[in-house]
Amino acid sequence: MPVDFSGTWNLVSNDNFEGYMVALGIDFATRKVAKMLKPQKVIKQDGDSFYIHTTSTFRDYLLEFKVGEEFDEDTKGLDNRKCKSLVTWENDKLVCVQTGEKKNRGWTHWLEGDDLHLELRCENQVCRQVFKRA
Ligand code: YOG
Repeated sequence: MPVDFSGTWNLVSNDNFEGYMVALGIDFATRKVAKMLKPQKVIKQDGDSFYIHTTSTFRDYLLEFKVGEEFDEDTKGLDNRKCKSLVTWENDKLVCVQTGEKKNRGWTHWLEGDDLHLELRCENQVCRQVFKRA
């Protein structure tokens, strides 16, 4: 059975989100608000087609892609940059490389027990998030 990330997931931990936001150039006032948030992710997966909607009381962000197909990503409402993004499978991990102005930018999703993990990378910063099923 291939891995299936589908579901509604609530953030339960968020390690070094501050460092990740600083690396993205998010201003102090926005970081202050953002770090209080407990975002939810709604993931719909149909084979290699993904819909990932990250929502919060402050901003929300929708990403739709197919694994193996590069797409133009506009991080509107986040750091408002444009990048070329490509998501691939590395075994059961979903790995995204976001090529653009910021070096070493990307993220990785995987399942561990009942938890959804997300590592967010930018420059020399790594943010580790864990989500539980709602
Ligand atoms: O996830 O891209 O699941 O897109 C990253 C926030 C905070 C806004 C969230 C809103 C980066 C202000 C999306 C938080 C900080 C701070 C809820 C991560 C930027 C701005 C939307 C992401 C992938 C993988 C799918």
